Amino acid sequence: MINLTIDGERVEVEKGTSILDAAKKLNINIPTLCHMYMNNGEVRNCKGTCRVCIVEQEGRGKLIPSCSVEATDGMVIKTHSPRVIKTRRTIVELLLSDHPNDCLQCERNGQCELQKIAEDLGIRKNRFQGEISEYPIDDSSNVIVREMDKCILCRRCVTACNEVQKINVLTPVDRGFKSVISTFFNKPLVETNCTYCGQCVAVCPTGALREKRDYDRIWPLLDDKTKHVVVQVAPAVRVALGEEFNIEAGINITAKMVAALKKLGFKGVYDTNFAADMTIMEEATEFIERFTKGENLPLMTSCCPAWVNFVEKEYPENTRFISSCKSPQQIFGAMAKTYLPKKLGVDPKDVVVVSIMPCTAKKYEANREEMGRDGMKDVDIVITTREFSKMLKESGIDLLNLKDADFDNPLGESTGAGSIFGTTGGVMEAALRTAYEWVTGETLENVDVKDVRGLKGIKETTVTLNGKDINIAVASSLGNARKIMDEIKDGKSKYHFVEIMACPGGCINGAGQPYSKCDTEIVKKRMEGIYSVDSHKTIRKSHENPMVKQAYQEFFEKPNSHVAHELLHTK
Ligand code: HC1
Ligand code: SF4
Repeated sequence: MINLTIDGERVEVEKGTSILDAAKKLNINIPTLCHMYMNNGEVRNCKGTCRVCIVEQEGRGKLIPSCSVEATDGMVIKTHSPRVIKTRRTIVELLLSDHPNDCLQCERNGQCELQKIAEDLGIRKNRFQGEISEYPIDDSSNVIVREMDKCILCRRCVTACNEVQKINVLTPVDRGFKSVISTFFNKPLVETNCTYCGQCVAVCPTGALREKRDYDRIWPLLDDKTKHVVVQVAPAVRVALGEEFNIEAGINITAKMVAALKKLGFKGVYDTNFAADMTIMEEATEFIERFTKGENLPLMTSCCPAWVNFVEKEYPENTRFISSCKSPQQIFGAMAKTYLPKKLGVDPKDVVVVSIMPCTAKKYEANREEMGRDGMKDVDIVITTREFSKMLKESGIDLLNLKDADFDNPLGESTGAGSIFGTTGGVMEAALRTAYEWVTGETLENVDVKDVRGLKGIKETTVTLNGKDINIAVASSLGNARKIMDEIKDGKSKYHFVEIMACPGGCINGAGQPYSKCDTEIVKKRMEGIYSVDSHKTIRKSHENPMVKQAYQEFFEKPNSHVAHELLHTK
């Protein structure tokens, strides 16, 4: 162990610990703009580029970056000596000298890490003025916007894309003042292998990377009497939205959120969790069919659009393994434009479907060609959890003091199985609860499948159904997905059923959630929140959802029927 002194307090840390992490043990927060951990602490962005975390080492008379220098025995560190503060201010002033001055109009206003550090350091004017970098904005993808004028070269996005997701879309090019984070040959994002997972957006400290803003399009529609505007909310949103309103991560605020959506003027407030139950009906049927015939195994889940995009771009020969089921977002949309109008007696052409998703790639998914019919899209507008919180703030609705409200029906009733879709392992656990009962004809008493829970990147288990072993894998992050796809490519895969989510930890850590820098503690709390939604439900198996049963009786006949195939599957 190593013993050192920081700001007069002694601390003991393991060998290899950085000064920055040693200080954290003493609850001393050294500011930084580039340092971060991702992927459950496995990946670290420690390039020492921003220099904001400098500290003074007594006796050596020099300033050192606390993120990249290891603590050593007997070290005496000062984190806020006059020299440190003066130099830190100069560093931030230099960063600001090549940064647009449009904070008030910036999408990150109030949530920008650079702005916060400048404020914390009391910077009121800048002594440095000179040339300013100017780059064209890349909004080619309609999902993610890149505005490199606002980039501070921290390289967090590069780490997210190349080390966690292993997609290698982003890279630093050129040197000195001309240095910039670029794509391959500086191509627009839409022409790269980008999956729109948005993990680069999730870790960007400034407004340089952000999701396309779509919520402005909702306001006039809510005011249009000829439109029947409905909204669905994804499983992971409800345990993270509170963070935007100073509530602890993981607290489930469904009832307040639904009340707020009704106040905003949506004619129907529905639950993606209901559609997740529908997905299980279709996907469990598909699995049992494929497993019985021994065809196209492993079956791989299809809910995550960044993952589907990844396979299509990088393993096009293996797309047959992906389930043909649409994701819950799209199943909801298809039902809201067919089944729902029939029940409500409205014209499907007047129905507008809005989705609130923890994800950036869902914006891309809704715009895929096959997601709709008769010139109508299944889902018209997708906004992130963050965009939703902005709508609420704009409206002045006092979210936390609203009277609780329930989702509307018939698309609002859900089971515990539908709710756990929001975390890694959830889709698999939900599918197994249903497949078990359908295959064995027995009641599953203990519905918890603990082996597929938790933040480990790849989880494996074997489930025996009617004497047959089913080998299961659950992976989150595209880096881990690649490992599984490479095994399949090499003919070495032993799996029959695989769940993949592109974001580490699943949708709870989606790129549209409140900014958290993928902090493991926050992700864990959101995960606990999701499992608590499940354990508090009286019905915890998708096939027992009464509204799902009704939808099949009234409209879809049975899972994988002709009409189900037309509306709930892709080809
Ligand atoms: Fe997800 Fe899904 S779980 S993909 O993470 O299958 O986005 O929350 O809505 O569609 O249900 C996201 C979350 C979400 C879908 C569901
Ligand atoms: Fe890479 Fe994902 Fe960002 Fe695309 S969205 S650049 S794949 S991290």
